[in-house]
Amino acid sequence: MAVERTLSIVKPDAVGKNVIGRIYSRFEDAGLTIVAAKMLRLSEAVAGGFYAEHKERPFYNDLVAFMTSGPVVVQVLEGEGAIAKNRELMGATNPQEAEAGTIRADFAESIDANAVHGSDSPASAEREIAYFFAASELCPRD
Ligand code: RTP
Ligand code: MG
Repeated sequence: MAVERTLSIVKPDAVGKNVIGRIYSRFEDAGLTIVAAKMLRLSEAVAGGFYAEHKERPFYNDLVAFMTSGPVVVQVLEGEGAIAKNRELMGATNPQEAEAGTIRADFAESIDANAVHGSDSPASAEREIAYFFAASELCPRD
């Protein structure tokens, strides 16, 4: 399988619960490498632009409000099949439906406060990585 990169976000609920490190361990234990990372507070404009694909959905305003409610940690994960692997580690969008042992099953409370984001396709990974990181900020290992 090809080596891919994917954009991951530790959302405000998980940062607030102090489980950044435990979530990072899930990535590393699954063979993914963190090749870029930063902590930041998203403005409404940045969060809204990030989730622009959901602009017409009924949950959009709540989603933007939640994503701006506290700091997030944004990272680029690299590895074989990284996009699907990260989505597997995350579990279903609604933590009540997420498989046992997934990040959302273990750390998330609700479909709104669901601990992590992960790109859902190669095209979104490319867009989302460029949304948060300049090429010079990526630090792949040799
Ligand atoms: P994400 O983009 O955050 O990784 O989540 P996802 O792919 O699993 O889910 P997506 O459909 O992209 O939705 C983005 C976020 O919007 C919230 N949501 N609420 N109330 C609802 O029906 C609903 N559906 C989605 C979730 O917080 C989801 O993570
Ligand atoms: Mg999504």
